[in-house]
Amino acid sequence: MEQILVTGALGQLGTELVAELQNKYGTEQVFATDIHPPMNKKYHGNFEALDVLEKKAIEGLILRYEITQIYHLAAILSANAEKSPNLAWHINMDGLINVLELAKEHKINKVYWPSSIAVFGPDTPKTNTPQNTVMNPNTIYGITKVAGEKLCAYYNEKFDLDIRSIRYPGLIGHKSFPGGGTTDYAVEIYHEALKTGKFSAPLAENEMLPMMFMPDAVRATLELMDADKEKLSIKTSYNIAGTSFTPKDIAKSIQKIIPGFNINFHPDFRQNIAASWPNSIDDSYARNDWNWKVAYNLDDITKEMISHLRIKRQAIKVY
Ligand code: NAD
Ligand code: AKB
Repeated sequence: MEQILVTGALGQLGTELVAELQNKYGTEQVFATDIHPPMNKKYHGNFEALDVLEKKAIEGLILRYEITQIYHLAAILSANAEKSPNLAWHINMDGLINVLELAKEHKINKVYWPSSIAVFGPDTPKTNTPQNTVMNPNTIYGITKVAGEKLCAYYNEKFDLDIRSIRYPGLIGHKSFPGGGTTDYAVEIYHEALKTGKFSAPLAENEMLPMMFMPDAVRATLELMDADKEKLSIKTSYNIAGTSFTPKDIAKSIQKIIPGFNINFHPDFRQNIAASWPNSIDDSYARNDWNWKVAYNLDDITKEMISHLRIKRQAIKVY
């Protein structure tokens, strides 16, 4: 029976991934952790406070719960990382090294660690960015992701540790809030569309970025973790493509449902980060190796986001 440890479990991805892991393996088999306790005191399932910089504390949980798989999600995302580069390096790199060392020492069956489109930089081909290409990221977050990918491949090759990874695009979901990334605007815009009917975008109107709906991202993660190890030709991290759009495109998609919605553009420091990232992603390795296939396009995401957020707002009587 698998016993699963998740770090950074209260974040945007962890909130949704933990629920699916509980469905798949059983609530009691999943041990969610984060540096701070949950806001909701009635957290569904096992939860422990855990700082990923505390190697002994991670080891204590691995031993106590006989952990067989680790999903290491704790990280500082791109926009926050630019504000505190030393902290981002420390958490993103030392946290990962702690997990990899412990996984090696305790013979953990499988480790999952997310990478990002942030591994790419201004020298990377922007359209249909290939799996293997020039990277040279110019953000501290991207630098930690490239170094993390290389470290994962090293542990995989040298110590036969089974580590799997995806370079997620910007993730969009209605069950959790984003935690300080450049692509956060693509979640915030839906909340503001319903709350105020308008939005001020921190990116330029034509800045196209790769994005993905959270159910696709969670499904991709579980599919990769279930894939036959022999078929996985990528030891760093897999490109996966969802859909690509600009702030202007997402506004138009929202206007199909909320015609009076208004957007204006006030690019800030996040525009420079976005401009260094790809416009679209070639995910042929993921499609060939483990049959990855995206399900949601931009209009599908918009319909889902608006209908679920409306239900949520009605439930708390904000209308
Ligand atoms: P998030 O910021 O929402 O969540 C990260 C969590 O890590 C937070 O709950 C935070 O409290 C926790 N954390 C921070 N420092 C910690 C520490 N020292 N010890 C333990 N926990 C700590 O981020 P997310 O969006 O959920 O991202 C999860 C992973 O997916 C990250 O590795 C991120 O780089 C990657 N990713 C996310 C996206 C996205 O769009 N959300 C895209 C690409 C990659
Ligand atoms: C961010 O914007 O930092 C993340 C990411 C694409 O890694 N959403």
